[in-house]
Amino acid sequence: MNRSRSSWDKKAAQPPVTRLTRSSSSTQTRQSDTTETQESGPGLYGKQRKKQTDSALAQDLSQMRVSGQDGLSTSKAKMSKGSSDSVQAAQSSGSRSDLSSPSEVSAKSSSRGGLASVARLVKLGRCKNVVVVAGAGISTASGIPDFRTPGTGLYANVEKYNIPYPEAIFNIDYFSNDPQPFFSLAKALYPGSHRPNYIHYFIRMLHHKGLLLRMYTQNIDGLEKVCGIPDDKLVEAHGSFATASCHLCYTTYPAEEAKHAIMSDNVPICTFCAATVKPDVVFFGEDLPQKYFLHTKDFPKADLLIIMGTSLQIEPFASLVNTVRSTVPRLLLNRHAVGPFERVPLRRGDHVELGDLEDTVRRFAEMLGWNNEIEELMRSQETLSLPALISNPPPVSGQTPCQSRGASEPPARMETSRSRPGAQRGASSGSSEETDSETDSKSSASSSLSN
Ligand code: CNA
Repeated sequence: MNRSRSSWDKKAAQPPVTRLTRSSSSTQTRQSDTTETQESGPGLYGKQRKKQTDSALAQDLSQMRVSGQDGLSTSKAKMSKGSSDSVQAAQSSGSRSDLSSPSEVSAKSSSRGGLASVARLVKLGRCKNVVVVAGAGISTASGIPDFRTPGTGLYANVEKYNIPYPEAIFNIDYFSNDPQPFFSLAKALYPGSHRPNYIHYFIRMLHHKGLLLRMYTQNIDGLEKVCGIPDDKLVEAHGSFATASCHLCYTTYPAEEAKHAIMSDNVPICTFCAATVKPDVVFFGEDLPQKYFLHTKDFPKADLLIIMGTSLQIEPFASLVNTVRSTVPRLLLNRHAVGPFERVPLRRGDHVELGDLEDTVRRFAEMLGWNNEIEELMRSQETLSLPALISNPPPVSGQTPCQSRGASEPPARMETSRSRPGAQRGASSGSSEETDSETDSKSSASSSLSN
């Protein structure tokens, strides 16, 4: 059955509807609360201070930047306000890429030692529960534009979508009124035409080494799965194209049929309420998938947080980075300092490596002695997966939109700090129904290598 209808008759045929409002975020807690309550444990650096067991660690400690304001600035209001202020200041200066900002200078000056310090910690076996937080910047090397890079980012090229402001393309109310701008973009973003790059395989190698606790990605390109990061190690916080459902009543819809309709310039229509179907990519104002709530278990457990290729502008995702224990090292790999890494001085244990992400990750891998293995992994995976991908699309999480939007947990809704400057910054807390797979055994990694 052809469930779609031509884009040209869509507006006339769609019945007037009452919009469903997804549940509010009244139960949300500020991430800074979580951080504060989790500071009591000794943490990685706490242990180091006590033991001082080797000169490498002593050197690490000498490179750590200790902010005298750390304790003072942990008041909930200040942490939240300070962070959004710096974001807004950067925005009002016209570009987030202003390299002359003080934080940028500070971050640059501390960057080289930072990467080496973290590599040393990993080699010493101090980081066994690594959480990776990623954004569109990890996929630009695969040829997929990010949102905000001036010139090449999608937001700089939205004229062709005929929308009043860039974020409209991912605004659910705008989509409800006119899905065409998003569908035009979706045609370019649909997984299939892009390949994972070195950065994706570096993260896959973290898993292979048994070090990856979880990867939280905002990306919707599916490249994490294509490179072989297993489903239980991955949280696609902003959804994906792997499933589709009605944007109003959430009735599921076959993803392949939705794709076919969109690629053919038709509009997939819900068989239940006749509203427009969309891929389960999370729009502003929509709830994040249930799996996102794994963060409440993962972040307190993390012993290293790596943040890659994101401007940390979209909430509640952006605030996740504040929920590791304050003693846990955080490493930002990005072209520009973002979020809490704009702060001067950096929080103790924070490290920033600025520059092209692929170059940085290659250097990181070389410091770790992983480069050859990653190259080999890339070769083997690409050889294995290309023919398989053609006949067999990458596996999907198995989460249906109904499951992912279950009513049992408080939802988190996606917002930009930019579009909602006064909005509460912070992720919802809640428990997860997902199995918490803690270990990344080498055997499971090896078997996934041969998939
Ligand atoms: P963003 O706001 O565009 O930020 C990307 C960040 O990565 C910026 O700080 C860039 O400076 C940085 N960056 C980009 N390329 C490189 C590079 N080669 N080396 C170093 N740094 C680089 O995107 P975010 O991920 O922060 O925003 C989240 C949005 C983007 C999510 O909702 C996604 O769905 C959405 N998005 C995803 C994709 C994708 O799936 N590949 C593409 C475009 C947008």
